[in-house]
Amino acid sequence: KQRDKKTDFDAVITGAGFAGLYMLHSLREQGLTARVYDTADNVGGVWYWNRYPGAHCDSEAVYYGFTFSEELYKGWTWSKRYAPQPEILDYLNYVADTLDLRKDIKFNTRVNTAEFDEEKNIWRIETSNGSVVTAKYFISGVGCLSASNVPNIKGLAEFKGEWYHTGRWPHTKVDFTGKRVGVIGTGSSGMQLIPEVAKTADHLTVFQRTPQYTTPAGNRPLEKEYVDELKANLQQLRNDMLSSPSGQPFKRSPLSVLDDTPEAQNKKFEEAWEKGLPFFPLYNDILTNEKSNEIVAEFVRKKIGEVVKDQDTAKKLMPNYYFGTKRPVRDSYYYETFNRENVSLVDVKYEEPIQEITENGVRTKKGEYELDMIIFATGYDAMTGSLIKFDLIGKDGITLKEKWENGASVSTYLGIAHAGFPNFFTITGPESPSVITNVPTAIEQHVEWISKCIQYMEDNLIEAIEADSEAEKGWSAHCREMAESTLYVKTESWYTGANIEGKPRGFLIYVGGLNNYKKICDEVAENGYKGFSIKTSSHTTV
Ligand code: NA7
Repeated sequence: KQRDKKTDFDAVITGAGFAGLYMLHSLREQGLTARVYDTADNVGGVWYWNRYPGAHCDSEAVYYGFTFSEELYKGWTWSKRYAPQPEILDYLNYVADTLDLRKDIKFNTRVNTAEFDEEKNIWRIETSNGSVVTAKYFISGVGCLSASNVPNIKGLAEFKGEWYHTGRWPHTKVDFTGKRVGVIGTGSSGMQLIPEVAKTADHLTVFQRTPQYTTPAGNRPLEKEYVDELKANLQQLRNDMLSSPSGQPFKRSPLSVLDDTPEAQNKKFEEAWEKGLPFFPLYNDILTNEKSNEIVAEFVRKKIGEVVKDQDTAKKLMPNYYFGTKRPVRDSYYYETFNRENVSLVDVKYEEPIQEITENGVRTKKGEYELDMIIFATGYDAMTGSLIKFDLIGKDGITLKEKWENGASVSTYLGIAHAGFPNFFTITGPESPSVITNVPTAIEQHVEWISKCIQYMEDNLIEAIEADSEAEKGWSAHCREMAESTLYVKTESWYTGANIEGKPRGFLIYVGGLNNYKKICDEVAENGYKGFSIKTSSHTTV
């Protein structure tokens, strides 16, 4: 059985990062045609844009890649435990070349509009180069952190110096030598960038709104025997990753922090700090029990007090919210950087809020800081930003932006599908585990689920599949309920939308773990795509 093809492609995919590349490969392996669009002039997604000095991935490199292909996994060797951005970009180029993906990718092209044609059950996609193409499936691989946020601070246009955002870093070298540099923002990007800028800048002023918890990354070269062993046991590694809550093969202790004596707790924390190990697997309740969380938080605060010599600066660097409820950072000599003569810290939350940017620098409540360069490490309009910034038009002419009331009432089915938007899928969309797991693993699970769903449609001559509103409501309620059982919701962060001025608050991530999420998605598929309406050429079934 084969359907009559009435579109230019079977699928159109946005984004040529991890998600878009694997989706393209997967559909091609099924004998389908696909076209990927990306605004960049090469593959890489976030790793194409985030070229700021010090940019690293905070998942271990041996887990931060594709595991679906023995050839790909075995043909690549990471140099370090945490990979720097240029190496990850090389890896994605290696993937594109090995799988011969470039011929189906159109670079330097933005999707301006994607509109669903209800009569024909196809998507019509209009791009920035003026072309219009049609496809049966429209798939978003744009990622959760691609709409960069330059805060709306009065006066930026007047500034005479250079300014940059970490997520749109220039491709030419930016030289800090002899310059007075200001960095606004101390999330993962700021904390990676700051030690690098400090090495050559004449002076670095860090404008901090909220201090962040970070633990040492302990980055180091990888041992060959260890890597060879992982390569030899790839299937085991893949299974362990996909069946773990975090997408990484860590075994979480069954103990509560409170089960251990203070001496035993301290011993474990010290070891993790020294060796650069993640803290979450040490206990099972760091993100759910306030008392347990405070014990970890206090350990990190004590460390800051020990590392940073000036106690006034140390105090400003100590966070006072729940540990890990903003995305945890792994750093290389972040706190140590504040012991340098040429680095100073300005607290813009409590002590001296930023009032404006002037032609010479940044003016806070206490006065003007003269600068030659301002770097915004101010993050992203996360989760929803990149999905609602173009015209994605579903049934009855309603856009996704309208459906989500500009972000106020985001609702999805499994984070993958959307009522009112048949044959449209999101890879690592809102309400999926996405960014609180190891992202490539989350992407593999999504791509494989979507591919299977498409295969089911092709095999059964299904024209359209669409999430039901009721199923969607149920999923969103489940996501909220899960989030509310954790400490995540008690902290203002980009997880909740609090980092963007005027953005409605919500919690747009499934926190129940990738393993449980995968089980739910698989059950939906095994039960004939429960929660979806299916339309064959002659009739509709629910
Ligand atoms: P983040 O984690 O969102 O960090 C942005 C930082 O910028 C954070 O410290 C913000 O403070 C600060 N910020 C944002 N807007 C302002 C304004 N208007 N004034 C002062 N400071 C501001 O983004 P990153 O790029 O560091 O990391 C994003 C993710 O990429 C990361 O979690 C990893 O998953 C990879 P706030 O905390 O909101 O008070």
